[in-house]
Amino acid sequence: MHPELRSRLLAACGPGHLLDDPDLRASYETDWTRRFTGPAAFVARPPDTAGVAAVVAACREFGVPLVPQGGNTGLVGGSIPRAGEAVLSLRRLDRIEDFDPVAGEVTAGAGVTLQALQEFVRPHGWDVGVDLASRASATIGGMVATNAGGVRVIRYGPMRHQVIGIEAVLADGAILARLPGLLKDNSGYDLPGLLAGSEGTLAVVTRVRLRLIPARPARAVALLGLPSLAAALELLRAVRRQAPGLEAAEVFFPEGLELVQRHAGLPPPFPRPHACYLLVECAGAHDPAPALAAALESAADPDAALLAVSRPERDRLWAYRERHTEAISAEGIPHKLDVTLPAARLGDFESLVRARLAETSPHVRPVLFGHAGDGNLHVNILGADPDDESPDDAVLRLVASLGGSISAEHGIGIAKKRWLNLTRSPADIQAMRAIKRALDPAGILNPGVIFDLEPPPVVSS
Ligand code: 2HG
Ligand code: ZN
Repeated sequence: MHPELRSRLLAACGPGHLLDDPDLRASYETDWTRRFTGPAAFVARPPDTAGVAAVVAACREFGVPLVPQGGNTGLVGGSIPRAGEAVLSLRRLDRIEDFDPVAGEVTAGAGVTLQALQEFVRPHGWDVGVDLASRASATIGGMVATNAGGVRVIRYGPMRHQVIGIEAVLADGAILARLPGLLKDNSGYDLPGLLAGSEGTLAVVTRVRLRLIPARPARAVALLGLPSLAAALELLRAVRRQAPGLEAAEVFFPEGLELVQRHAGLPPPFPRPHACYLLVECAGAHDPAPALAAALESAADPDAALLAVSRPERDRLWAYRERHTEAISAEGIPHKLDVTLPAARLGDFESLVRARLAETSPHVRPVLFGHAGDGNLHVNILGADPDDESPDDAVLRLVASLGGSISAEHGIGIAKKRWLNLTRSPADIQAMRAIKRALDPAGILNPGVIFDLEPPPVVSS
C-alpha cells in the first residue's frame, strides 16, 4: 500500500482498525452462505462519519475501489470483495441517538444491529417496522442499503418505508445529510429513497433516521398444515379479511421442515405431514387470538392447527420458519434465489418451479419457503456446483415469464446481475447506469454490483 494512503487511512480509522493481516481480514472476505468469497486489499474500520468520508476520499484519490460492509449477512455477494477491493466496514458506527419517544423516531448509526435497536426502543413502547431472522448481526446501514424486507412487510413495508432521513458519504468524500428528516418532504428528489436499495453503489450510508411503529404487545401466532400452497393462500385471504392486525404470513414445505427438524432438533409440529405449512401472526393493542381462531375455524383441520399466545409458545412456532436459513446452510452451500410473483401466479409458480428444476437440473434439491403475503418465495437450491448457474437460470426465466421480479428483498449483488435484463427494461437499466455515473464517476463504490458500468453481453429473454 502507498505510504501516504496508509497514513491517511490510519488517521481516519485509528490504531488497530486498518486490517491487512490475512487472518484479521478473513471474516470480512466470505459471505454468510460461504458461496461468495474474495481477498480484500485491506479492511478499514472508521469510527464515525468523518472517518468514513476520509477513507472514501483517500481511496478515491489512490484509485482503490471500496466494498461497504455492515453485518455481512447479505446473501447475494454484494458486500464481499471480488477483485482485491478494500472492505469499508461500518460496524463501529454503532450509536443510537436523538430518540424522540413522542413522535416515535430515532437515529441509528449504520453499524447498529437491528436487535440492539429493537432492545433500545421496545421498553419505550415503540418498535422497528422491519424484523428478520438475522437481527442479531444485520446492521441498520446494510438493511437500508439493501432495502431489507423480512417478515413484517405485509403490514409495515420494507426498510425504505421506515426511512425518513439519511446521512451518507458520496464517492468524492462529501457528506450528504438529510437528517433529522421530516415525515412529509417534497422538496426535490427523494435521496433517502434512492439510496435505500442501491446496494452501496451510489453512496455509503452512515446514519439513518427511522420512523418507528407502536409496539403491539398482544400477539397471536397460528401454524397450520394444509394440502397445498393454493389452500394456504385461500386461507390467508380469509385471515386478511377477518383477523385484525395481520403482521406476518409465511409459508414452508415438507423438504424445509425436514431440514429444520433434523438440524435444529425440533419435533414434528403435527401428528402427520402436510404438503404446505402456513404461519400467520396478528398483533394489536387487544388480544387478537379470538379473532384469529375464528378466521381459521372453518378452514383449518383441528389436527393440523396450533395457536400460540405466550412469547415462548410463539417463538416455538416461529422457529419452524425462522430456522430454515441455518438448516439449509448446515446441509450444504445453497444457491439462493429470492423472487416475487404477482399474487395470482404464486400458487402456479411453486409447482412449475419444482417441475422445471426436475427437468433441467434433476440432481438439485429445491427448498422453498418465504413470505406468502408478499408474493415472495425463497428458492434455495442444494446440490448445485457453486459455479453452475443453470438451475438459477431456469428459475429466473420462469419468474420473468410469469411477470415476477428476480429479487424481492435480497437485492441483485453479483449473484443475479446476469439476469437483471430479464425483469428490468433497457430504459430502466440505462437510467440506473446514468445515476451511477453521475454520483460515482470513477466507479469506486461497490463496482460490479447490480450491473457493470459498461453494458455486459445481454441474456436473451
Ligand atoms: C428469510 O426470509 C430471509 O428468512 C433469508 O430472507 C432467506 O435464506 C433465505 O433464502
Ligand atoms: Zn426473506
